[in-house]
Amino acid sequence: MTKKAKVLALSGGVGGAKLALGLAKLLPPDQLAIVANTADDFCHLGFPVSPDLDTVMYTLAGLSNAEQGWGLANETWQFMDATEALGGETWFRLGDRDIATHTARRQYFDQGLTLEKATALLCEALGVEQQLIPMTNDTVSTQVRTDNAWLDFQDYFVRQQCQPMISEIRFNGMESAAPSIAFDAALAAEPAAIIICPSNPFVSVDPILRIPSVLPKLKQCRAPIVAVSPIVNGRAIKGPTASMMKGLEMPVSVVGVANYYRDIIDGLVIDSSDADQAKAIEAMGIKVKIADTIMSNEQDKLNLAEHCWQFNKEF
Ligand code: FO1
Repeated sequence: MTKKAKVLALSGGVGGAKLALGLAKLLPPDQLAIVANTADDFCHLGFPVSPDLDTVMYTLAGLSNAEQGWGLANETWQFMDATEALGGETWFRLGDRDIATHTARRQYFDQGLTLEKATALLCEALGVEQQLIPMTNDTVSTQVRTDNAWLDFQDYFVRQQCQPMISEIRFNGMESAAPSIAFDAALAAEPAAIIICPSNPFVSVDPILRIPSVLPKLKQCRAPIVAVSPIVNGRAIKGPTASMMKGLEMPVSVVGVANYYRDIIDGLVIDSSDADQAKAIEAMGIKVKIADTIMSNEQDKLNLAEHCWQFNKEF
């Protein structure tokens, strides 16, 4: 019996994890593979941190601090308090339980395992049955340009709370990065659907799409490429997407998102509040699905996942 094709979701950040959870509620675990951005990863206080992988992993394990959008529920901060007492850095909050994840990951690396193998072992330990795949095992690091300085991503995103306007983004190491083995295999296995989650197109989705060979392989898939707009009614639900679009001189709207993705996607899911912009998007040759894309609770996440699945069948 041929293995049923998997839905392939490309995810980064908080919005991505929400739809990933909706898809996990909709689909049997063996029919969902989530590829997460790893260009936000960095080594901090000696710990290898993979924010977008961990946000999806904790979310699917039912352990995440949903209000915060990252990290674990019921977290304690003894390590941070002790670090502060020693005059160490506490701008990037590492919870005591979260540190166990980073320590396990570092031990796997020390044993010579790849990021994708380490991720599979962490998911197994936490009971996550869906396949969570890092986009690459190589080091790709996002930097953003503000005024005349290049900032590392977490410095911009967390330490400076996305305040500076940015004019340029670069992904160091991208030219020599390869898709992870499982990512390549998922692309070769003819996915049943390809869904770009409502993540930041510039710093969460782009790194995944820019890995050499990924875009051509995505376009070779029979499944349509469908994205969910991270912009609703001219605003980003969370994070710096809107301010980045301003900095990059793009219209902060679903049309702006459609235009950015126009050479990649076949369809765009937009919120009902943006229904009046559907025609302009369809004029670009992109099919539009109108749905409630703001995910405030578990039911919203499942509903949006269902809309994406149905939309995929309309091509
Ligand atoms: N985001 C914050 O705004 N403040 C933090 O202190 C913070 C700590 C943190 C620790 C582990 C982790 O996996 C994520 C963490 N994040 C924090 C979120 C992270 O910066 C973002 O989720 C991604 O990098 C962007 O999607």
